[in-house]
Amino acid sequence: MFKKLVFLSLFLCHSAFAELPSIIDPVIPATPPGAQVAAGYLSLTNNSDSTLTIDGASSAVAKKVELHLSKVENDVAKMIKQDSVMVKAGETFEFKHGSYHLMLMGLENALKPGDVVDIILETSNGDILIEMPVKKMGMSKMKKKMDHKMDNNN
Ligand SMILES: [Cu+2]
Repeated sequence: MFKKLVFLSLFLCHSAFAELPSIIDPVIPATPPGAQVAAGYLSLTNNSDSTLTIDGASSAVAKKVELHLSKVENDVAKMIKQDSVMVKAGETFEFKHGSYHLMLMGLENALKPGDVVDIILETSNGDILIEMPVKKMGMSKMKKKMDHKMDNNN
């Protein structure tokens, strides 16, 4: 198994002198073949002294990328599309499982571990390109163990 260094690159298109937000731990869980959607998770720290809004996102691998919020209402899990999210000055905003996330919809192909997906975040401070590594993330540790066992039996 080979390991690849993943470089995170940030490009700010409009304003070269503004404080760049920090992108922490971007990841897309790998999708099974035939899947039409994938989720994307990351943390973003707003290093500037004004509020940053994320107004949308896009990627070449999906027909569209939406900002979603997962919520449980009356025991029913829902995902609600957000027009934008706000990150106050100095604060860190988390896109994470069960909460806010990026939703890639209309995938061209399955996203496999080792792939790197370019996502463009449209923000009030310009477009930010994020390279998001695709990683295998089991539904639970038990599932991971089972997969592992099956590998060993081969
Ligand atoms: Cu979603």
